[in-house]
Amino acid sequence: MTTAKLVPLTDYREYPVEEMRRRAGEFYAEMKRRRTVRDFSDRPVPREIIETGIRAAGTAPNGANMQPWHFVVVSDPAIKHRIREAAEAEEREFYSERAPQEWLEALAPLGTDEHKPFLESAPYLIAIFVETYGLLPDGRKVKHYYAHESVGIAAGILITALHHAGLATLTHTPSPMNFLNQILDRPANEKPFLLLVAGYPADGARVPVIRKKPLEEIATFL
Ligand code: IYR
Repeated sequence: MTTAKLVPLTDYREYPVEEMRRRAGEFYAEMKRRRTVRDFSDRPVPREIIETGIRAAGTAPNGANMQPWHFVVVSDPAIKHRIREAAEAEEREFYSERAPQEWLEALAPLGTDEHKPFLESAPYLIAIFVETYGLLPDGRKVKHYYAHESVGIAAGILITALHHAGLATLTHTPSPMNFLNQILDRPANEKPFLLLVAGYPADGARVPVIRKKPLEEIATFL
């Protein structure tokens, strides 16, 4: 017996094919302009833009609609400072000891190193957590399905939403990043997934020369 409660799909919109083509092309052109930025301005950004972006992320398709994500938005300079200290400590070890040569060579074209000033200069750090399981008010655990896939999709929507609004982002993954649980006081069922840095690019910000694979390389049509 099904307990599903179904209602008519009313919000879906179909477009004439020509309009569909135009919309698809315009969206691609908009996304093609997105670059990961590492030089951030400290110019303030209205919190509402971040809130609306997170609302958009929260619409992501996800396993059994458990919505296994939590977003912690950090603008407090003291907390940003603690995150920077902890992240740079991990990064120092990564770049000087932990990272295999092959990994360092793969990163060389990006020009990254252990210094992460953007963790203090950017107006917002959005720590994205994956809830590996849920918790009922009485403490019982609720199983989550495809939690990492779900949070990955939500993170992609958040990046897209902030880009669309006119902000730059950086997907930062200090590894390991368990320190985020302590600093941000998150429970054990939440694991740090990604630290998304958001704000305006600094004046004169530069980005590495990279190439995106063309369609033929990334897709197969059968
Ligand atoms: N977490 C390190 C290293 C790093 C790893 C990957 I994979 C990148 O695409 C970029 C950086 C850092 O943030 O520097």
